[in-house]
Parts: sequence; structure tokens; C-alpha cells
Amino acid sequence: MTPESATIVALATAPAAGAVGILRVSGPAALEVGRGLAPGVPAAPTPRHAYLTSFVDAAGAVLDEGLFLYFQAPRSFTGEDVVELHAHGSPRLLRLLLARALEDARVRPALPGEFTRRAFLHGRIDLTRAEAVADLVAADSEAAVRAAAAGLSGALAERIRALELPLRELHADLEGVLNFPDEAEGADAEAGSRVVALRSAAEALRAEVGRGRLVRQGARVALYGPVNAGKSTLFNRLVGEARALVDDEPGTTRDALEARVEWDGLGVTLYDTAGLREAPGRVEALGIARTKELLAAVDLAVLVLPPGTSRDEAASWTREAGATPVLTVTGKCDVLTAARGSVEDDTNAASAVPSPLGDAASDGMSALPSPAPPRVSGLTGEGVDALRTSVLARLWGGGTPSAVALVSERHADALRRTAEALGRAEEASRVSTLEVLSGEVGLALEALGEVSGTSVSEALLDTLFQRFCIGK
Ligand SMILES: Nc1nc2c(ncn2[C@@H]2O[C@H](COP(=O)(O)OP(=O)(O)OP(=O)(O)O)[C@@H](O)[C@H]2O)c(=O)[nH]1
Ligand SMILES: [Mg+2]
Repeated sequence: MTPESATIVALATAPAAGAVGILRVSGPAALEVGRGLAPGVPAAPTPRHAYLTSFVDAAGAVLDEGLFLYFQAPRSFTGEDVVELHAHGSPRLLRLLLARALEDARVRPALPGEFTRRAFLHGRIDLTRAEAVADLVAADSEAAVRAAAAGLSGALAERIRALELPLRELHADLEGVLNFPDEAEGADAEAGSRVVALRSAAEALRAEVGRGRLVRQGARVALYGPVNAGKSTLFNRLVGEARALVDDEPGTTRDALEARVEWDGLGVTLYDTAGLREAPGRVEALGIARTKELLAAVDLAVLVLPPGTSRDEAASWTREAGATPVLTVTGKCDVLTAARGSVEDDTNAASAVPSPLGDAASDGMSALPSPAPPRVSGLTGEGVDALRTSVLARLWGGGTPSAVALVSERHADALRRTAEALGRAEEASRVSTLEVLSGEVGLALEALGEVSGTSVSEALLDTLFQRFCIGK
């Protein structure tokens, strides 16, 4: 029995008490099984019509009343006959209904993602859309929801097709010239420039991988800098609650703290870290080692400097972040403003600032690299909105976080192999034979097919659909 001939059943709603619970059946026996539970429904129900009916046990006793929907193959989500019973959301009742459906020998429990997998196998959706279903369910920010919805409506499928069709044509032309040199003569004339264009289109899609990952997983942003710069105060301000301990003793923060926020719909995990300094105590040194580890892993490092930091010092702090992009801000700007009026004003927090404002760099701003870093104050909130905007701009680089085709790591890997094969094809078009060129174009096509699903293995499908929940 091939998997497709089995009828599958699962609860499509979470196994918890709720307003509505849905039992979903798909496959050739779906209607019969569904009617077994809801005998009041006509033998040939109108497809897509909601019947209000009773659900009964094996003896015919009424268990619940709810809606019965029938979707006739192929016009259903899976492409097969589908029946949905919308009952009251009682977990115990739903298990009874499920058990009854499973009494039929033609029925077995659905595997995770199996409904969606059948939709894919029956050509109802391509692989990018099937994955968008899982992305939507897993989405934990507004940007992720919107991007998954775009994927669901075929945004990525569209762009893959725009690449796949001309690639297929090129491959056919080349194979034509190779196999029927007389009939297809000249079809390879533009091959070189066609390959170049296709390669840059593949690279352009690949370039969205970073954004796709940001949307899918959220961005990681760490605050770092010298001890006592005001990182924890700023962290609390950005998070909107007093999460981190704040104190005027340098080295207050040891463990890195994290908090999840959503800015302009984009999920952001924000980290507060142990301040960096030479010769700390043992525990603090462990914290500093963590800071450095974290800095290497985040998408953006926000360097918080005390007012009055010199240009050279600022540059050396920047280097602590290694390859991670850095956004520098001057913290405690309320102090700076006050100190400009009275340098030795001990009545405000200026006394807590480690770098004295009264030394050679008496005007702190002119000592920093130009343009001067934006100024913020975690204490008063000044400049914090502007900082949020700059962080988003640095992460996203313009545009709204939803305008992305959600390129996943899997897509990225397939696109990389597509682009590499096209790179070799480009080379071959200049120095090698038509066979080699056509071979590389064929490989590019195969790699691209993994994205849409025109060329995928069972193993890949297994891995993909394991991400899904049962009943999806
Ligand atoms: N005036 C003023 N004082 C601030 C500001 N931010 C922090 N402070 C003070 O500076 C001291 C250190 O603040 P923290 O937020 O703990 O600084 P930190 O960078 O997290 O310090 P470590 O965890 O020790 O590295 C505290 O006394 C804060 O009240 C600010 O924006 N303005
Ligand atoms: Mg701190």
C-alpha cells in the first residue's frame, strides 16, 4: 500500500481545552469515516458546505454537536477527499472521536506535516509554500508572520520560477545542439550571456538570505563597552523594565542577560553584557570572556561609551567586536549636557563617570571620531528612539522588514550550489566544450529544483516535514 492510498487522521487543533477542536481526515475513505462519526450528514454532501450535525459514538449515542465540512478531491488542501469535524474543544471528546476514526482499518494516524506533504505530492503547492506553512506556524514576530504569508502566497515560488524557466530553456537549447546539431544549429549562440544573467539573478536571491534569517530567527543585538558606561541602564530602558542590576560600582554585570523585544515588527534579542576592563577579578573575568564570545555571535554590537572617550580609545573598543558590525553611541548624554554648563558639577551623576571630563579632552565630543556617535541617556531616555531606529537601519539597511522572500538556510544552500554551477558554466562557455557547459547548466537546474521541489529526494522531504506539527 503506498502512503497515498492510506486515509490519515489527526487533530488539527492543539490538544488543550479551547472553543473549537478540529478532527481532520484525508484520503479515499475520508467521507465514509467522517459520516461514520456524523451519520446525519447526507451520503453525497455538498462540498465546502458546513453541516450542523451530531457526532456519535459506536452505539449511536450523541457525543457532541458541531460542524461537518467535506472537501472533494482534488479541490482540497491535500488534493484528496478531506473531511473536517469542528467539535467543541474538549481534549477528551476529541480523543474519543479520533479513536473512533482509527477503528476503520483503512485509517492511520497522520505523521507530522503529512497533510501538507500530501498537498505537495499532489501538486497543490510547491515546496516553498509548504515550508511557508511551517514558517507561519513557527512565526514569533510580526515580520515573520508577514514574510511567511508572502511565502504562502507564492512570493518565493514566483522568483524561483523566474529563474528556473529560462534555465530550463537554456538547458534544452544546449542539449538540442548537442543531440541534434543540424536542427538546433545556433541555439547556443547567446549561451554565454544567458549564463551570466542567470548567475546574477541567482546571486541576487541568495543575497536575501541574511534578511530571511533575521526575519525568521530574529536579530541578535548586544550592548557592550567599558565598565560603568551605562549599558545596563540603557538595556533596561530599551527593554522597558528593570531587568538588569544597575550600580555605580564598575563591574556590576557579570552574566550576559537577554531580553526579547519587537521593533517595527522585527523580533530582536537584546543582550546586556559584562563591561570590559583590564585586570578584573576572577568571576568578572569569566563574564568578560562571555561578552567576547557573544560579540562574535551577534548580528550587531552596540558599543556604549562614556562621554569624553577619545577617538583612539573608541577605535580600540570597536576592535573588540572583531568581525561583527558595530554601532557606537555615547551614553550618559544627560551628564555631558550638564557638564558642559558646569564641568565640576558633583550634584548630578557626573561623579560616576570614569573618564573625567575636566582633562585634556575637555570637550568630549570633539575627541570622538567624526561624525560624532549619536548620544543617548539610559537614565532620561533621551536619544533612545533614535538609537532603536539606527539599530534597525543597520540590521535591515532600508525597506520594511516584511519585504523579504524568506530565504531559509536550505534555500540558501541550494541557491549557492546553483550559483556555483552557473559560475563554472560561465567559465566553460569561454574555455570549454558545449558538453561541459550543458552539464553545469544541468547541475544548476537540479540544485535550483531543490528549492521549488521539482527535484527533491524522499530523505529531504522527511527532514523538511519533521518540522511540522501533527495535523498540519
Ligand atoms: N547620569 C547618568 N547616569 C547613568 C546613566 N546610565 C547609567 N548611569 C549611572 O552609571 C552607573 C553605572 O550604570 P550601569 O548601567 O550599571 O553601567 P554598566 O555599563 O552596565 O556597568 P557594568 O555592568 O559595571 O559594566 C550607575 O550609577 C548608573 O546610575 C545615564 O544615562 N545618565
Ligand atoms: Mg551592567
